[in-house]
Amino acid sequence: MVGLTSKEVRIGMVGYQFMGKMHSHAYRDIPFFFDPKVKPVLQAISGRNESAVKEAAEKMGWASYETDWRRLIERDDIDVIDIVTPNHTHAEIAIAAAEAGKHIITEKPLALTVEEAERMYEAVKKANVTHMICHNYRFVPAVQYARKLIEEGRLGRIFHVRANYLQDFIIDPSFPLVWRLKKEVSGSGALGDIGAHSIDLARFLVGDFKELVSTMETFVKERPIGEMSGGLSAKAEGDEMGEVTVDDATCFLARFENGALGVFEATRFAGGNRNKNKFEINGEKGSIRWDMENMNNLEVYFADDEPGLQGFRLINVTEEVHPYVGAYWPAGHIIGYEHSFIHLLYEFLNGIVEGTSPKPNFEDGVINQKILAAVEKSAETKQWITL
Ligand code: SOE
Repeated sequence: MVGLTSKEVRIGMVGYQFMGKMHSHAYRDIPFFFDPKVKPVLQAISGRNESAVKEAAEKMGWASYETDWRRLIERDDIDVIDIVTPNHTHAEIAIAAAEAGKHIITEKPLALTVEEAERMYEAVKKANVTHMICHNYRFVPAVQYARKLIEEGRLGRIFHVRANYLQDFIIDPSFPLVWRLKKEVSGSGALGDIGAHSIDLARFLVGDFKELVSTMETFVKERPIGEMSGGLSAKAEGDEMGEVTVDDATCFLARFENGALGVFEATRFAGGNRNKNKFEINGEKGSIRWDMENMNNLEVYFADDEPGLQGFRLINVTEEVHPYVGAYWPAGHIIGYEHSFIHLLYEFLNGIVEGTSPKPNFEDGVINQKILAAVEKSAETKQWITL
């Protein structure tokens, strides 16, 4: 429903697993901490398994449920479609939702291919609805603060960005062939699942990519068939094996339009790293380091600090002056992963009222998808690819 007149916006969410819980929790907490221009109403969720979707709706506080997402889109008591399903479903759902005039928020990556992503972007532009993609790490206060420092010129000209997104949940070869390991469902592996976040952060903090060269590897090529909907702790169901059709690890070098150089690594085979999403940026006047596993901290170095006191200093990004932080607790009282989703969805709700699509939106999703495609093409051709 384009052109909102009510003080409430009614959400219809497709899916209800890990990210479904995360989004449900965020919608519930937004009005508690912030003052959004419109209040989210948890109107309905959809999922194919009736008993499971009913239980999820009751547990997470949704007013109703559907067993077919198409029904959710048909309902005229729903203003927003929130897509938290595996990647191969994003395009069909988002395009149908846009055609029905719903505002749309979708999990990342936007789609399986650039072609799908472009069709999604065309559909939301044509329908003139608000759209966003869930690159939540942009909304961690320390990351927002890093961007502020860079925008203010505190690092000066940027020379380097090095970003690693390291996980280890599939090192065990008996970990099953879940949907994240099948190209036709996920698009790519570590690259699109976690590398896409690093790409988004680099675009947010450093700027546009110019060219890149990459290499990719699949260390375990066959795995036992398991629960397809299985998450990060899925179990195999028997002895039958299936082929892993995505990358386990991807590394690439990049040049940015502003002349900076980037080194990127996305892997699910970095033992001991559960969810280590980190970056370091070096500029002529200073450097910044951030690591999701200590997400309230930012390390900063300024070249003009007095001799003897030079070096990285640790900032606790929990002060009222820091982005979003004033809505929570007194200084020193930290926040967590889920808060990044609260901030992102808060911006999305305000965008609906303002008639804007806050960044990152589907346009950013298309750009990200083009970078993912270029990384794959470069690994295949062993050539630099210009974006
Ligand atoms: C699994 O790798 C996952 O949940 C990703 O899908 C998310 O995007 C990432 O933020 C955390 O890890």
